Amino acid sequence: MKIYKNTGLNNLVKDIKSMKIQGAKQIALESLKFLRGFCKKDGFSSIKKITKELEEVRPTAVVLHNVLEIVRKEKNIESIDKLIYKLSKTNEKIYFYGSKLIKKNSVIMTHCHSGEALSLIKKGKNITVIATETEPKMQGVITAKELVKSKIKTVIVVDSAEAFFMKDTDIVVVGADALRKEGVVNKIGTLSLAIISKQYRKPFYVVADTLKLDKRKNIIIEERPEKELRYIVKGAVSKNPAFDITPWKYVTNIITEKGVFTPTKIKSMIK
Ligand code: RUB
Repeated sequence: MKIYKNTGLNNLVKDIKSMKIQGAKQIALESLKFLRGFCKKDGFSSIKKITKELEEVRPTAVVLHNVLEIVRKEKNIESIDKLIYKLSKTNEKIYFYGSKLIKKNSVIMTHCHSGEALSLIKKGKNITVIATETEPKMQGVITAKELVKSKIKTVIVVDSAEAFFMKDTDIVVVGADALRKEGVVNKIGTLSLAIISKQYRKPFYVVADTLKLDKRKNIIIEERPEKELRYIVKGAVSKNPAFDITPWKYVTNIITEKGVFTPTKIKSMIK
């Protein structure tokens, strides 16, 4: 990466890798903003190399891949601008379609930190949100802080208390890194939350804009470093996958910027 010294790419990569910049949409937005500056100065001759570099940092989420495919194809600043604009407008549209699902006085459980899920949840009236800590990187803490700042009643719980608190929950709302034929890819632990919701017959909503539709043949589930685990046990193998895939049968509906869709409809959009 030496040739990109002083371009800001190294810092961007570092911040995405360390999760200082996290959440599928934010990663895509920050990457587009970087590319806008870079390509304005240096043109598009190294676009393939530089975007490959960016995609490899966190390979699971598809929105970055989808926007980079467009940038690689169109190779102009206007299309980068259009993508930045599109991504920054989706939350308003998600709210337009999804707001009726967030009932007054309801208790909502969420997992990790999803900008798109939060943009909807935060507009709820007199709601209480149960946020899971989300081990190992505790992005649920970012969620809880954001909710408290917005003066929303917030409860933070350890991940393993999900089932315990499910009886008090009205709906579960999470974000997504990718919407695939097999199901919803999101932060590790989403799958268990979905299974618990189903067991307790609580609606499980996924909030995701349509740039998260994933047509890639295969998906790489990012494996994070073992040092993120709270304990490393000598002699035991440490595993730290960042994401899991929730099969569609656990999902009630998907709230997008184009409307609220059933899993069947979303699957048909992936083909
Ligand atoms: C974040 C995560 C989020 C999705 C959607 O994982 O799984 O739910 O990325 O986020 P990580 P958004 O912290 O590992 O990036 O709605 O902001 O796109």
